[in-house]
Amino acid sequence: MRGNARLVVLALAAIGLLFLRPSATLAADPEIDALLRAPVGKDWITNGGNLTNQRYSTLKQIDRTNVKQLKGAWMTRLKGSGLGGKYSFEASPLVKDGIMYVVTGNDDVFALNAKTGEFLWEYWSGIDQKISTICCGWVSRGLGMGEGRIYVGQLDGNIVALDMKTGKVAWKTPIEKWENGYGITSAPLYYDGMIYSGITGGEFGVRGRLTALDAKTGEIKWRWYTLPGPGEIGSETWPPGTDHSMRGGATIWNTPSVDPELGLLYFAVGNCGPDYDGSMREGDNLFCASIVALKAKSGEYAWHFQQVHHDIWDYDAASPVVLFDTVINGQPRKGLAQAGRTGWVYILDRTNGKPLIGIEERPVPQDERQKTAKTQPYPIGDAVVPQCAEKLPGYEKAGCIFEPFWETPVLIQPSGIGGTNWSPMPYSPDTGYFYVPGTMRTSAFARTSDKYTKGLRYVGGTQTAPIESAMSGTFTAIDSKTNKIVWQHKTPYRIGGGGGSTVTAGGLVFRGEPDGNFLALDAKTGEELWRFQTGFGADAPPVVYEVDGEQYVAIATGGNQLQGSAYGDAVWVFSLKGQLGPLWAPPPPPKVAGPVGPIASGVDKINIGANNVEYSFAPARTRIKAGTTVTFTNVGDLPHDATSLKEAEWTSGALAKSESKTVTFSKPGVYYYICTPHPWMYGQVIVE
Ligand SMILES: [Cu+2]
Repeated sequence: MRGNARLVVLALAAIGLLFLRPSATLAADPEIDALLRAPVGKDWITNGGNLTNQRYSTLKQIDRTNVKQLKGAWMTRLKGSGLGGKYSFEASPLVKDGIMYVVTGNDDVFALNAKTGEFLWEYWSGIDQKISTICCGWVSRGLGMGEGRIYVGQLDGNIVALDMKTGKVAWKTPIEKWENGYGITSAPLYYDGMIYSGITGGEFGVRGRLTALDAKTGEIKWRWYTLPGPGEIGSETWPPGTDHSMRGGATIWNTPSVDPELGLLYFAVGNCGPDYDGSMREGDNLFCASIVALKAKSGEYAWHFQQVHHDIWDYDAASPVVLFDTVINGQPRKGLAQAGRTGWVYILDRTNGKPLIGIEERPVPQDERQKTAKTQPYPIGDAVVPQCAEKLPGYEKAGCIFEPFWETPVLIQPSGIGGTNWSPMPYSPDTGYFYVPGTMRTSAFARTSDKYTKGLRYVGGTQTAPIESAMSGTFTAIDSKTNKIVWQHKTPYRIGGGGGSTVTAGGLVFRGEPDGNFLALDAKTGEELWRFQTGFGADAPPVVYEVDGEQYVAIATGGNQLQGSAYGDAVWVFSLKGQLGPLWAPPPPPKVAGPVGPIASGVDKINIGANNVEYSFAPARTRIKAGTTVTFTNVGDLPHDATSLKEAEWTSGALAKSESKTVTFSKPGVYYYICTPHPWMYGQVIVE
């Protein structure tokens, strides 16, 4: 009788599964739908591997015992697309049925034979090279796939659908004009007949949003604004009777994740605008620096969790949201995790947005002028980077996370590019660990007043890494049950902004380094098992796939503009049968902030954006005699300036393309300068 009862239960369970099935068979693309919901196997069909964004592959032909034999199966250069100092190459290639699809920093898309690297088709985006509203390097983080099409979000604000077989444009939908401050850098998500895309422009006074489009036609189905209009949810966290929320940033940098059972879509929302000036936007400023859940079909609000209230530190939530299932106190729980720029991993219950392990609201230092929030959320567990800055000469004050500042620069760590920025955080269900890339960098934060002008930068201050200050990184395994560090590697370079990684059932974490090395680590212990020099900055997140029974690991190597790694246009693919050896090491990225290169003697003409290196001064360092007049000329594509680092004693003023300005240096001294819109560009004039 008991046995029979059990059979009945099993039969009912099977019927239950059958009831679930029709939703899958009714899906707009049943094959892609099944792959999106399943553990990642031979194909890699969406940016994060599947709907969870876990970047966990079940393939295990390559494992801890044989990874040492891994060699290059092929390496293909993408015809100079996205090659140069203004670009980053951060895309995860997609792979299906032996064909690889990859997008470069110029939004050009290539289809390659995934076994040989041979070109099958090319899509050249033809985007306007004058786009001036890109905050942080020309980049695309990847593609979407479904219904026989490949989807790309472009820096010019368009979403384009390409025929998977030919690369021909099927439709093109403008989401916003780049001239108004907008752009798209995230990989679109295809799910059940819809395309979901974020938008950038947090440094240009935009109104962030998630846009859902019909995958077949490109028609916009709905928009969900990350900044509330009057009377909408969250509007009470902005000053009443003002329209500051209409230009408050809160953009979306990365691909959402989906729980099909709950019907919820999750994404991370970026910093508040103007970035460093909170004086006019009293309140928590929802939904800046938050995780948001929406009903995937309708776009209706479900829940939110704000990581940083009233953000004035550029503390985006920028890394993709990861879904995972766990057991806590014997109870199965549906988890969600996101690595923030604060250096913490935020672990939530994805059914309701409540902390799963614990997050405490604690009082923080106050500055009335900045209208700072009284408390901030502190996750229980460990941060992956230090959260206090060390004192440096020339600065009055060094503070910890959430230290306020006004017009006198204050050193704070993590800085805006610190902690985990755009880099994804893989999760392995085998180890239960998150693999968290981090950046260690201190910034001097200062507020300035700024006026909003449509399409121009609107940040209300600055954060520059002091000259000679150290920059490095961490790579950390965090236990998903405790949010505590299991093991941690110090990395020689910053990796929170582009350092990509992926984990496999073979017990391996694959990750690239900005100095060109591609590594395999033991996922359990962190031990380094393999290392290969690719010859180009290896900053993109790798992917794992299988063709004709052979497992491959692929990484786009083309450098990362913000990490200062060597640029390129290559895709490297590795396998156990591979024959290709390593290349020469490219020039490594800097480990301290400041101008790099030899000191030119007597050079009084400085070009900005020369030699295809958009964000640079050439020469970056020069020695001249007192009384010399130096000419700064912008030979790049974007507007730049040269402005004294110290108290803005002198400036060239904004220089449009091919414009020149002169500055005369009458007094001996050492003068450092930066470009104000791109404060990671450094120059030095030594006057004798
Ligand atoms: Cu610049």
